[in-house]
Amino acid sequence: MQIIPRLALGALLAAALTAPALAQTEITVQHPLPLQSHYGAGATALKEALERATGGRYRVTIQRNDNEREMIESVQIGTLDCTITSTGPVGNFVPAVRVVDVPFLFRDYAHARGVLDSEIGQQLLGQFTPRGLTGVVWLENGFRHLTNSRHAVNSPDDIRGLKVRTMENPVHMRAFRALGALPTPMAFSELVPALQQGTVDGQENPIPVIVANNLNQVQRFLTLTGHVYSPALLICNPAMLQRLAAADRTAFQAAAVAAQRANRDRVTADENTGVEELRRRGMTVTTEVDRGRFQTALAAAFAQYERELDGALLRRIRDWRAAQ
Ligand code: EAX
Repeated sequence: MQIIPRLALGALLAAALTAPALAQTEITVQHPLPLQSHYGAGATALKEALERATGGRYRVTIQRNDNEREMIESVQIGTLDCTITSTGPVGNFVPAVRVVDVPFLFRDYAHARGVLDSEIGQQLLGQFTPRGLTGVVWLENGFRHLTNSRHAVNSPDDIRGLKVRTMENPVHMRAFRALGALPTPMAFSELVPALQQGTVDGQENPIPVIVANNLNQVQRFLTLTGHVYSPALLICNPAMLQRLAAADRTAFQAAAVAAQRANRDRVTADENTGVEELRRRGMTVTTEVDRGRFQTALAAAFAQYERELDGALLRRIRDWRAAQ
């Protein structure tokens, strides 16, 4: 082993002490769910991939904020870099996105993921730019199911008269109104208190959200309606992305793809174990649901969606098939 002369050692030390600290750029990502969730898995994968790819020149800070509309507003005005959010309130900012919120539009996860990864999904992401937002990548919340504290729901008739919390989403509200429920839109932050106080009887969310937020503690009945696929997104502030050097923007996009993979894998895992877990936690679960009856009960709402939303795009999505 070679001995470093004392002088040289001194010089090295001085250089190390005076060298400018590695300039680190901080990027803050907010999302509404616990870290141990499918959004947390996506955010963590984004953080790890970007920090690794840039040798620590970037630091991603992950924070929880359970008001999706507020986060999107903050990204739009530039006080927040990025958010992971469901499409719940997104249609209020980017109306074209509302087509993907139509109930029973997607047959299953493969159909939904395929459409969002296709040029249809890319075209919809392009609609964010004119609204002062950047739709970076499609993520996933999952197929939504109904829970309530009043009675088991086995058919559309059982929903009549239930006060159901919905996201701030007119497409979803129209569907619940058509089923005879009383939809009450509110931010996720208000959901649990509203269920505890009986302001609403029920709510609807994917299994990963129900499990991660212990909604079994405030809801007794779960019905696997699967009435709508709930996409999510990573949305960022355009100016923040513009400030990145081209190579770093490429690294950020690659990290976003890693986030998508981790998020979807977590949804798949939660879907495989979540229903049993909720039963184990004491929920009464209705698995046999005649979805055809729900679709029939929503016929009038579908006709309105065809008229008010992009009917041609709705049909294209419905008919989409993976290339053989
Ligand atoms: O995106 O508000 C909701 O019910 C959403 O599913 C939740 O915030 C996760």
